[in-house]
Amino acid sequence: MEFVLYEQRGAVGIITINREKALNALNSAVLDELDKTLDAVNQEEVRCLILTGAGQKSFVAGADIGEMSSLTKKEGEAFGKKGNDVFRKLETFPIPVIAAINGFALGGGCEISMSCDIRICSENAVFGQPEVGLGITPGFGGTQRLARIVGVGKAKEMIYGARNIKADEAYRIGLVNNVYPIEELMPAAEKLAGIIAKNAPIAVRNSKKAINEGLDAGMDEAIVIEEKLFGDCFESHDQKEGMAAFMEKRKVEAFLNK
Ligand code: DAK
Repeated sequence: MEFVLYEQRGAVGIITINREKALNALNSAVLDELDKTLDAVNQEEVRCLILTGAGQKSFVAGADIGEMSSLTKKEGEAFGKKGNDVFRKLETFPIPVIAAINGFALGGGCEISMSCDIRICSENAVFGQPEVGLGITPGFGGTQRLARIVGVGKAKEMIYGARNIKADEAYRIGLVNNVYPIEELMPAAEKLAGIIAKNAPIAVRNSKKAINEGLDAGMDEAIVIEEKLFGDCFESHDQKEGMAAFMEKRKVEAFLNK
């Protein structure tokens, strides 16, 4: 692939958007390659993914403005759908995804990070939805996901004002879970991914599904979603081993994803 690198390190898969000259901006080719990369992840072996950008300046500086500038309404809609489909695939991916945000996360860059389960960033990270300054609305889910993560008031202030925020503010408003010096970002992401990867995969997967699907439902329905995913863990090898290890006061031998 030209614009997306993929590396598997044990149970952790690392996806790197690799278009450093354009600050990793998302054009159609990047979106297509991301889609293919996700389809090719070995879900038997990989238990957590990390998404990052190449270089030390930018995670993703948005959708590709050059490519978008001449789109017709119909083409704009098709481009929006391509992005939305990939972002949704990431959001509903059975395995958790950590965004390791190494610099600019603007427009589509902020949006793709919000399709991930957990965001951590480097001290030089900058977040924002600058679209209204370009004459468009956020188009890859930004109006929806930002409001859900940081609250309606903050999201509206950022989007209407096209106001960028730095890492410390992103941390303060809960957009990222932690901030690291740039050289510590990937080790921290890998450490966190390793912790997640050690836990029972079916339980982690079902927790992700329960949180995501429950958030889109009313509480009565959400509790039923949780009940079913909770029940689904039982009779699995990993549920039996996890509970047996507790009762026998020993460490879990291995979670086998079955
Ligand atoms: N697209 C294309 N190229 C970009 C880019 C982008 N978003 N961001 C940066 N680049 C390119 C620059 O053009 C430059 O290329 P060369 O001139 O060297 O060929 C190279 O990356 C380095 O950028 P700069 O020279 O500008 O670097 P600086 O350090 O001076 O500035 C910056 C860094 C991140 C502040 C600046 O590059 C910048 O403001 N970039 C644009 C950021 C931005 O506005 N991003 C949001 C894009 S809008 C939708 C679908 C999607 C979307 C909306 C609707 N539908 C169809 C429904 C999403 C929209 C967006 O994401």
